[in-house]
Amino acid sequence: MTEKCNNRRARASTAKLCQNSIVSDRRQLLWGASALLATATVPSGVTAQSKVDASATPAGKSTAAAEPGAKNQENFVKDIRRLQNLNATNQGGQYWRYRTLVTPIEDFFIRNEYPTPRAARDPRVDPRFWSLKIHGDAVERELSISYEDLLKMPSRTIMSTMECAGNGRSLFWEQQHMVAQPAKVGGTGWGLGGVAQAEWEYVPMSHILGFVGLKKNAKAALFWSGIDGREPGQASDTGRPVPIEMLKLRGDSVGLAFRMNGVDLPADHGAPVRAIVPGWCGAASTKWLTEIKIASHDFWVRLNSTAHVMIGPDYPPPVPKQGDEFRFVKPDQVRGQAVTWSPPRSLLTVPLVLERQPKLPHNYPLQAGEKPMLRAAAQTMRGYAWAPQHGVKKVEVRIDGSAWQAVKLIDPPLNHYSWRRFEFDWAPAPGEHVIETRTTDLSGRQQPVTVPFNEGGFDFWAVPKFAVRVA
Ligand SMILES: Nc1nc2c(c(=O)[nH]1)N[C@H]1C(S)=C(S)[C@@H](COP(=O)(O)O)O[C@H]1N2
Ligand SMILES: [Mo]
Repeated sequence: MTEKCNNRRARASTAKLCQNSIVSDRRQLLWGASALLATATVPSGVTAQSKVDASATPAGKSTAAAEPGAKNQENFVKDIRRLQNLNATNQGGQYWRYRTLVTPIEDFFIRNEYPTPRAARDPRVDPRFWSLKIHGDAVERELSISYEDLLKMPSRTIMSTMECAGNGRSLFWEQQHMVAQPAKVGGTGWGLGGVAQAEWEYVPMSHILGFVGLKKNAKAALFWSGIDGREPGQASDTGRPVPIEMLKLRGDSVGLAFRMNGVDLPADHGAPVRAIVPGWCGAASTKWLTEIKIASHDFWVRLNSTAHVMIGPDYPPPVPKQGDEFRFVKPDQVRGQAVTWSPPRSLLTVPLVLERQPKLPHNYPLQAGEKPMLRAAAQTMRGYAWAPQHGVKKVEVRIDGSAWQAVKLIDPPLNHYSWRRFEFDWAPAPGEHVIETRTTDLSGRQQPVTVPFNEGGFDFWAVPKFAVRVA
């Protein structure tokens, strides 16, 4: 029985046979009313592959330590079995399992350009040897600080989402069918797992700027790592600038983070110190930070010229000026507008149906085109809404195209950077249904029905559609 029922392709044709199998029970529990109870006991994955991995871990034993077994584990430090294996350096969050306001570190997505650098191989990320250089023609005093120095500085904590601008890219394919020229979106298919929330402890940039003394001519600040690359010790192209105006406005909330959810910043998330730019696309939050250059000119790097930029007819590229600084890119490579604030978004804790996606994640719990199953019974549906620029005002849902209905926000508005959980009760009839979710922020900005094309598929913030099958 198990053999047949574990085989997904077989299961479709032998649905009756498998109705009472462990697999289908577990799947119903996963996305149904009892999900809260189920997550405590069900192993981390639901695919055949991860079930094998999970069974290697005795019940009740912590899975925090990295163990071999998961594909691409060698490129990360933390155990990636609770994540979606998108490719060698990108691991998405399993948003359908999210329950808490603060995302546990083991469930927090990792978005890397290159494998995670480790202190054992590269002293530049060892807290004992780490140093941060702050310099440039727009500061009064250069400064070099050690990890110990940083820990002595005044710090704060902030609850904030971290979102990759590529989050939701899959929906350009699934909902807007942008799979072929002339509107072909490329990149990593995050589904909606490129967002999570942590409580970050950081030294505010206002403090740092006070220390170095900002000159009047200051224009931009480059947060630079240059560490993660192909070989330890080899200079690399990782980092991204921010306008100085933004730092002046938000100097208390932008900063140098050294702790995440109360523990030292984990290696995969930028240890020992990363920049944190709450509310902006994650690319601005440079991990493994080693340099801040504050200058009277603009900076052009990969992450604001060819990557993490909006490229398309609706987004004319900026024109670099004389005297601007280029690192690892040339002036003619400035192709689009840098992504900044994350727009209002929402998600339901149900996995998206993926059928047009070029490549399914290695361990996605659904086959291509397969719809998640819910029980035909009264249940509480859950989701998350975020609108970090201004804060969430309201969330509405619409079922099968009926009228939009406001739903209950569970969390108080901590600050505009924090997401808020919502829930609503639903007693669905058997059959197929589509649930849509929509956030409106405090400035009145509301998730639209569609968003314009951009080549890299950034900032998909249109209303997401969650198709489910109820039986
Ligand atoms: N040095 C460095 N910093 C980086 C990256 C990187 O590859 N290298 N990725 C950026 C991107 S695009 C995102 S979305 C966030 C992701 O942070 P996380 O991996 O902690 O979730 O880190 C940013 N900082
Ligand atoms: Mo990103």
